[in-house]
Amino acid sequence: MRKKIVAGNWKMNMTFEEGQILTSEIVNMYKDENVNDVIAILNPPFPHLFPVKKLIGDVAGVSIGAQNCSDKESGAFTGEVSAKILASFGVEYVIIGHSERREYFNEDNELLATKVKTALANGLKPIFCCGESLDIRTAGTHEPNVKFQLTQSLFDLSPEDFSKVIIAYEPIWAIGTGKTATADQAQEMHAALRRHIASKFGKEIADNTSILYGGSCNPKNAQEIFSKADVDGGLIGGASLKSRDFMDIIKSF
Ligand code: 3PY
Repeated sequence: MRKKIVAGNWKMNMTFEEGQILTSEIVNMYKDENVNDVIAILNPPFPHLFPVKKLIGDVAGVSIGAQNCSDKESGAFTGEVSAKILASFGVEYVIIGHSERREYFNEDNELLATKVKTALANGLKPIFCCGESLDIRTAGTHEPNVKFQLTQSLFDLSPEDFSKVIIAYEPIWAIGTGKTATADQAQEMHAALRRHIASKFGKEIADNTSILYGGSCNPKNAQEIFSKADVDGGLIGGASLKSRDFMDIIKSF
């Protein structure tokens, strides 16, 4: 049985105090509203990770992830944060390959493959993002394009390592634009990715891989998107910054 997951990507938002309030509200609602069959992952900016982890305490089902990690193990790389450092603070997940990192920081499939390997070698579970631009969607080549991203960055992994990866399909044209893929468009891509994973790692691993949808997912559209057979949850941007919205998305299964 694959896991249902809702991960909040705070991006570069939230002061220390705002992050503390948001986390406390989410943790309290999560405890009170009986949703522990859905894993909630909070992915705040780096400085929040430790205080957010402390606030989560031992509440089962709520976890923390980083938004990025270095491809390097350690050393003289000013401003970078390694997977090893993150793991030593009790971080469990790391988002790798968000389209904003691909676009603004020139992260390509090859670099992302190294980041995924480094994360796994240090015990972090990657939330690997993939997705197509509007041009590619309009040209109708979105399926091979997104499959290629997986092939290039993940298909060198051993089956054991691949089993620890979560996939997040985020069409770039739906990020921060208010446009969402329809539930059918999400299902079509998720099913194609699952078949692609099965062709490399076998049906059992593919069936156990959680594939999240991301891109302007909100409390209004989550229920329809999450009702699709191959959608196992969401990677949530703006709506993860409001505790009630984030919880309503978690309760949308
Ligand atoms: C969005 O929903 O806009 C995201 O980018 C989530 O990662």
